[in-house]
Order: sequence, then structure tokens, then C-alpha cells
Amino acid sequence: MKTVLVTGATSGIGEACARAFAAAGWRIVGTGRRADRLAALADELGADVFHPAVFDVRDEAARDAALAAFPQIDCLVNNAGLALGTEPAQRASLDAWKTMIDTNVTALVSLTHALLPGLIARKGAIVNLSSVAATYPYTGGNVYGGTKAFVHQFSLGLRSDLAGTGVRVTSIEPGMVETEFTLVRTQGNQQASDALYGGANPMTGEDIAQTVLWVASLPAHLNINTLELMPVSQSFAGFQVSREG
Ligand code: NDP
Ligand code: 8X3
Repeated sequence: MKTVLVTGATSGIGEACARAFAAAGWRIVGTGRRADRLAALADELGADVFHPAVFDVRDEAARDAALAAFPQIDCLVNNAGLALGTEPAQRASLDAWKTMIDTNVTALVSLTHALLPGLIARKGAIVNLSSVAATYPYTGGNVYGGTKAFVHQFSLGLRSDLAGTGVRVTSIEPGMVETEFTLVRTQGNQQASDALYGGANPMTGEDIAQTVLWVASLPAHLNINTLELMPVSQSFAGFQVSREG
């Protein structure tokens, strides 16, 4: 039985990944800070299938202690992450920027570094959650988009460095997925979340989870480098032009 480590399994895409991989016969180590949600998933999926690992991804010591019991990881899904705020850069919170960088970039890099020797030994796979925000700027996306652009380019760089090891690396780059993402971004503003997703028929965590599972289950000689997804309802707008007078 193969083992996948899914960070951020308490909600949204990560929680859906836990269910999708379980249905496909994988063992899952699911992480997050909300222990109650991980315990509920273990109850649902079975304690021999889903193994909770409770820690903040920014706390390397807590992470290493929690993951010591799971040395054999075949697939790392770097999913835990967040956006904070929708303000333009000139009004944004520096603390929020640092939290996004610490979580989406530094913690992802650190966990990847820690697991690389084992992943190489097992010819494993790394699936990183980037975003369309990595490629398409929008007002208020500033540092969030920057962190996801980092994830995109880091994934490609890993592919380059890992040549010949058999390790696969993929950057998954979704657009609008209805999860707790917007609630977190707006500090719990349910109205803002409902307004964004309402009537838009957004993607679901399950949509992305099936994609992650597909990528991780491909024949060993195939690598999806980057994969960008959007709901049909979402698309592109033109440039903005500010005019004098
Ligand atoms: P959710 O808010 O629903 O889930 C985020 C998950 O990340 C939770 O399980 C949360 O766990 C975990 N997490 C966040 N911060 C930390 C932390 N410091 N330590 C440990 N775990 C943490 O959002 P999504 O499922 O939508 O987001 C998952 C990933 O997908 C993110 O990287 C996001 O950027 C990316 N993404 C999302 C899109 C969307 O439209 N929803 C589109 C493109 C990419 P807990 O709070 O329990 O610690
Ligand atoms: C989340 C997608 O479009 O809200 O990464 O930035 S978006």
C-alpha cells in the first residue's frame, strides 16, 4: 500500500484529497492544526487508512516530531496554504504578507527538503498546489500571487534537479475552487465568500483532488509538469488603464 502525505487535510482541497486517495487504496498521512477535523477523518476513513499529524507547517520541530512515525512517504502533496487580504499593496498588512510567505513558501520548501531523501529512495512524487494567481495578476493578489509563482518555479526547478532520480514533480494551478479559502482570506466574512462563489459554479475540492490523484497515479514514466484548471465560468479580462484628467 502506497502512502501519501497531504498537508492541509482539515479542509477544502486537502480534505478532498484524503478521501480521494483513500478510495483509491492509498494510506494517507493528513496534516493540519485542527486536530478535531483530522480525528473525524480518521473515524470516517479508518484509523489504518488515515493517520492524523497535527502541527503548524511553520513549526519545523513540531512537524518533524509528528512525522517521525511515517518515514516511508511515496507522494507528498504540498497543499497547506492561504491567502490573507484583498487590499492593494499600498494598504496591505505586512504581517499578512509574512504569514503567506512563511506558510506558502518557507514551510513548503522546508518540508520538501526534509522528505527529499526518502522520496528519491522510493522514486516518489511531489504535487505542489500553486494557483492561476501565479500567472495572472489581479489587484489584491500581490504577495499571494508571488508565493504561488514561487511554487510554480520551484516545482520546475525540482524537476530539473531531480533528473535521473525517477521522482516526479507537478505544479497544480487552479482557479476558483469553493473551499474555506475565501473565508480565511477575508477573516471569516461569509457574505464575501458567498458573493464570490454564488452563481459561479466554481470548482470543488473534489475536482482538484481527482486531478491530484490522477497525476500521482500515472505510469512511472509520465510527468505532468504544470496543470492549470478553471471553472468554465471563470476567464480572463483585459488590462486596466488609468487616464489623466
Ligand atoms: P482551505 O482554507 O479550505 O484549506 C487550507 C488548508 O491549509 C487547511 O487544511 C489548513 O489547515 C491548512 N493550513 C493553512 N495554514 C496552515 C498552517 N500554518 N499550518 C498547517 N496547516 C495550515 O483552502 P483550500 O483547500 O482552497 O487551499 C488549499 C491550497 O490550494 C492552498 O495552498 C491554496 O493556496 C491553493 N489554492 C486554492 C484555490 C481556491 O480557489 N480555493 C485556488 C488555487 C490554489 P488548518 O487551518 O487546520 O491548520
Ligand atoms: C486562489 C485562486 O483566483 O482566488 O489561488 O487567486 S484566486
